[in-house]
Amino acid sequence: MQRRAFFGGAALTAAAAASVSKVALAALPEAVSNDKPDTAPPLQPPNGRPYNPVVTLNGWTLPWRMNNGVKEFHLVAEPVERELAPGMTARLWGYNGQSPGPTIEVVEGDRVRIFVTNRLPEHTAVHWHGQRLPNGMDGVGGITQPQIPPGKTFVYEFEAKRPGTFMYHPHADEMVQMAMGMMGLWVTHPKGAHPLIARVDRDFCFLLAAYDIDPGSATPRVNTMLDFNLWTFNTRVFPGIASLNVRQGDKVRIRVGNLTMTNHPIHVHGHEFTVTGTDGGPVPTSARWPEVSVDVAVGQMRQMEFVADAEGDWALHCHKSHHTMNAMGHAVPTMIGVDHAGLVKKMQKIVPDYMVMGERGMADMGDMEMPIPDNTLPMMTGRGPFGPAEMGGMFTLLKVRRDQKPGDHSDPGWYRHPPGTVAREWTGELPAPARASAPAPKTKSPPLEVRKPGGHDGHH
Ligand SMILES: [Cu+2]
Repeated sequence: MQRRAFFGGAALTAAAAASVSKVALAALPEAVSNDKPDTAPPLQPPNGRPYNPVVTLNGWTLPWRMNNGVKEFHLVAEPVERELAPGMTARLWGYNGQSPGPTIEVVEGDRVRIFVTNRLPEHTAVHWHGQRLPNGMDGVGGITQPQIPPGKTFVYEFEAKRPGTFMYHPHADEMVQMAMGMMGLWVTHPKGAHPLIARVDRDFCFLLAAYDIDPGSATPRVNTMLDFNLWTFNTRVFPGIASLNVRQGDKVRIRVGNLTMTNHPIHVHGHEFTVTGTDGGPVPTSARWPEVSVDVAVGQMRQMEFVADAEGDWALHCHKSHHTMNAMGHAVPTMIGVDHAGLVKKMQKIVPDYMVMGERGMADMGDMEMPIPDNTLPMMTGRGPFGPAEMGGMFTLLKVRRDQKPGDHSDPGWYRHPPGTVAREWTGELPAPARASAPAPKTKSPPLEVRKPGGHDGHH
C-alpha cells in the first residue's frame, strides 16, 4: 500500500477520478494522506451524485473511488503530528496523516464502503456517530464487531440513509483514543432539493476537541477528564485556526460537532443565526429561533445558518472564557489590586529576573515576550491590526467582504474600516462625572413607604 502526500484540490480530484482496472478495484483503494494543516479547497465531486462540498477548517475531504456504484474510502488509523498553531506541534493519533481525520462527504442514498487500516500500536474500531446502519456496522468494538488488531484492515459497508452532519470516532479504548485526537466529520448531502436543507453559498464544518499537553511536551495526557489546557477547532488553536472567509450577502452554514468532555457555547458576532439541524436531522422550520450563541453539548452536532450581510472581521468563538486561552495554570491566585512594589525589590535581590503580573489584570500577558518552554504556546496570543488580541484556543474570525469572489476561500486580510466607524479615544474635555449624591432627608419620616402586611395594591 502506497502512502502519498498531496498538495491541494487538484491532486485530490485527480486521485478520486483516476480510472482503475478490474484488478485494481479488487485491491484496497489508495490511502490518500495529508499532513498539512491548511484548509484544503472544497473537493468538487468528480463522479457520483452532485452536491455542494463543505469547507473543513484546517482540514480536507477524503477522496473516494467508485467501484461498481459503491463509493469506496480508505481510512488509516495512525500516529500523526499536528501543528496546533505555529510554534507548537502535538504528537497525536488520527487518520490519514492528520487529527482530526479527513471529512467524509457522501450523498443521501449512496452505498458506501469504508476500509479501515489500523496502524496504531493497539486495536481500534470506528463508530459512525448518528448514522442509520446495520447494527454490525456501528463500530462498537467487542459489542458489534471484533476489534481491529494492529496491522489489520476491516471493511464497513452501509447506505448513507439520511442527510445531515455526523462524526466518526473510535469505540475502542475510547478515553485514550479520543484524548489522542481520533475523530472526523461526516457530511451526507441531500439528494436533490430538500424542503429543510437550504442551498448555501458557503458551508463550513469543524469539530471541537480538547487536549491536555504539559508545556514543553507533545503528547496529550490521556487520563485528564476536565482540566484540559488546549481547546481547539479541528485540533488547531487561535491564531492557528483558519478564518471563515465569505462574500457579503452569502448564505452561510456552519456545522460544529463536539467530541470534548464539556459543552461549548459557540458565539458569532455581528449576525443572528438559526440552528437548522442537529445530528438527529434537519430542524422543522416552525421549531427554529434566532440566536447569537448556541450551546454544543458533548457528543452533539449543531448546524447554524445566516446571511453574512455585515462587512467586517467578526469574532467567532466559544463563549467559555477559559476556552479562548492556551496552556495556563488554573491554580494561580488572582492578583488584581495587590501592590507588589515592595515585594519585587526584595525578590529581585535573590532572583534578578523576578517579575510579577496580574495586579492590573492579565492583559499585559498578551503583549509580553516571556520565555516559555519549547513547543508551547503563550496563554493568549495573536495580533490584530490594533495590537495583541489576547486570545487563544477556540477563537477565529468570520471575514465578510463585499469583494470576496464566489468560491474564493482565501483570507482577504484585515478589514479596512470605513472612516469614522472605529471606536476611538475621546479627546475632548473630561468633566467630573455627575453623580447623584444622596440628598439629606428633608423630613424625619422614613424615606421608603412601608406597606402594612397583607395590604396589596389592586386586591380587594
Ligand atoms: Cu468551550
